[in-house]
Amino acid sequence: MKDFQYGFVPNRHLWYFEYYTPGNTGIFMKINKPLYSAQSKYQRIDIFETDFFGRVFSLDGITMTTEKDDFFYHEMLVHVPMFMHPNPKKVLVIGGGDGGSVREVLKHKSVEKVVMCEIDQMVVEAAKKYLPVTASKLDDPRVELVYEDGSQFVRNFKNEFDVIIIDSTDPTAGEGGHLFTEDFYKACYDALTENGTLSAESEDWLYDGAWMRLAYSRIRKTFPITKLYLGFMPTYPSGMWSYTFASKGLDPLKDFAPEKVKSFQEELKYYNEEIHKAAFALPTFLKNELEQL
Ligand code: AAT
Repeated sequence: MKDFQYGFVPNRHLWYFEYYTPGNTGIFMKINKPLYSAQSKYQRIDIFETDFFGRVFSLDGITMTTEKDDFFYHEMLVHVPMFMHPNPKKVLVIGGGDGGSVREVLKHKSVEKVVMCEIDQMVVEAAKKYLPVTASKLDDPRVELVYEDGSQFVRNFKNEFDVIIIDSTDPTAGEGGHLFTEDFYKACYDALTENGTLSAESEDWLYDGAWMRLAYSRIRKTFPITKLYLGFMPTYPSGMWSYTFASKGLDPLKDFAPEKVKSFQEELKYYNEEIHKAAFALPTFLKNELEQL
């Protein structure tokens, strides 16, 4: 892959444009080479190569992963609930077809089994072929792949998973809306074990604030502990991404054990014990907004 090229002629290239929710703003990238495009039963899937972001994976024109910053998102989504659980053995990832969340979950040695329930088998197959960095652990023997609507699948379990990670698309895209309902969050609560922890990607404040507030307030109706946290995510709308942590009792600050993170053997590039604590500090406008919900 060549470095970012200056001096290219803009109109002699393919371009990718993602339109953010209001429809009049967004992000664009020069496509070096399209690698895969298909229409599945659920959504349009594109994977292409860029100079700046490496390989990019998009669903219905919305960026899901780029090789450059996939670790920002996947580390924040996964390690917060994983480090909060005293001994996570069985984990459920809902969505996450590119494999980034599974890769992060498997960095925890206590994990015996990860079930990934992704609705679209074509996403997983394309990721295995064209996104080797992100999908690197999808063939691990501890991984079980299920191709179903996660909002239905989770209803088959009671007291089964130590951690649930909701790595879903935006509620307005494809089948993502099922993963933002109150019923679904209740089913997740029931499927979790006694010390269960959960995280959900909960969109951004700037463009998709309505969905962020909805996800947070619905999760809060179900779980005794619910806290929103933030992370940078350069290629998602606004770059300021929100996640929601929930648990049956463990508090992400009071019960946090930083030494567990300090002595972690696997490589982490974004998440660390300081980021864990800092991520729960919210700007005043956001704190006020959540208090009023
Ligand atoms: N880790 C990559 C980031 C994603 S991908 C979300 C995945 O959720 C997609 O592969 C999609 O097919 C899957 N999905 C959507 N609806 C369901 C469902 N009902 N059940 C199971 N899987 C589902 C998310 C990026 C967030 C984008 C930010 N703008």
